Amino acid sequence: MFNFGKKKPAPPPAPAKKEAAAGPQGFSPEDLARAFDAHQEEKAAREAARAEARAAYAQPVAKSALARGFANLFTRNAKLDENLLDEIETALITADVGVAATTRIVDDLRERMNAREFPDVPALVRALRGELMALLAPVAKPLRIDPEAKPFVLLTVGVNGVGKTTTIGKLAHRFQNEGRGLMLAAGDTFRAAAVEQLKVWGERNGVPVVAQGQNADPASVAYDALQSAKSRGTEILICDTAGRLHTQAGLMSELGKIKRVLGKIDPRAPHETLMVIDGTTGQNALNQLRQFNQAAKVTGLVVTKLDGTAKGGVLFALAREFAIPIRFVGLGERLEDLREFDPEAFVDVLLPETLAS
Ligand SMILES: Nc1nc2c(ncn2[C@@H]2O[C@H](COP(=O)(O)OP(=O)(O)OP(=O)(O)O)[C@@H](O)[C@H]2O)c(=O)[nH]1
Ligand SMILES: [Mg+2]
Repeated sequence: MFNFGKKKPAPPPAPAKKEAAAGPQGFSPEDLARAFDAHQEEKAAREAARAEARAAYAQPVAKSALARGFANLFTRNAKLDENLLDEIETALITADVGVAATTRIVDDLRERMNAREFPDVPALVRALRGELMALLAPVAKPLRIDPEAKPFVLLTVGVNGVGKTTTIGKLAHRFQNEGRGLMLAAGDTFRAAAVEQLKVWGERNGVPVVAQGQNADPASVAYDALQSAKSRGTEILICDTAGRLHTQAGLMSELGKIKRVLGKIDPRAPHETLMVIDGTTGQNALNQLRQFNQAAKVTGLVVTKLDGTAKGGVLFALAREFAIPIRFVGLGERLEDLREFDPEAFVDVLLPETLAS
């Protein structure tokens, strides 16, 4: 033991006693009890978070075509046969899951059914839930703000009216709640109203907005904003861009220019290129993402308007085809309706485990 001075009291005898009581790995019963309590607390916190997420997803997702299709299928007395597989296939295809993802799911279920793996329909439902989860698992990667990046630059892109600017407002609200310093760049210089929309929002919420007015070069706005955010030591910069059709080659290459210009100040910027996709779009979302990814290397997705007439299946099609992380989903118009994407909560609402039992 370290004994620095004679005046210090002698070390208490307790540790020796504790060691004597320790188990073979050196853990005392008290250590084990504490570890058990911590584990229980963690588990309870995880379960509470899951229940909270499920509640947020419940109302919007339950009315999607996919959830209703599954409910129709499994609440009547379905039989475990080829006909049931056909009906599952139809439910998936008509809800925008897409041919590739649907084929994978149904072929897998057929193989397992033929191998007599399912004693009853609830067993098949459990397997189907597993298939749905497996498709989404690779894209369940929440956005992490790299603390080394000062600022962490988020560039939002997407076609017209999908919800880019409102998503920026919701993200800003989320980051502010986390106590992070923010700045916005009004990179949609196409419409005068767009610059105003962001400026008004910024003023109301005490977030600085860098703008240059209508028809300014969006790359120049982004450059100015990044310089300003850097000199102020701002933590996060979010750049808005004008909506553009994925088929407009000139406008698509403008996105590449914005990225290159940002990269001149910080070679890693933008740290996240977030494409916003309207969840009601259907299979055309795949074409959109293909083109935007080619022009601007998309690193994350936000799927909005899942509370509207979205069929719910497009997330599976996107996940299967691109494996690009789905960071957030839009479940309504309120600020708190932008939720981190939670595949478990999503699948729990689409196809509850208890549906067929
Ligand atoms: N119901 C619902 N509406 C949403 C959601 N996200 C966005 N919206 C609405 O979609 C509309 C368009 O939103 P904007 O944010 O202006 O879309 P944008 O992509 O910036 O549009 P442009 O700049 O014109 O390309 C607004 O009326 C939003 O309130 C959502 O998750 N749910
Ligand atoms: Mg906008």
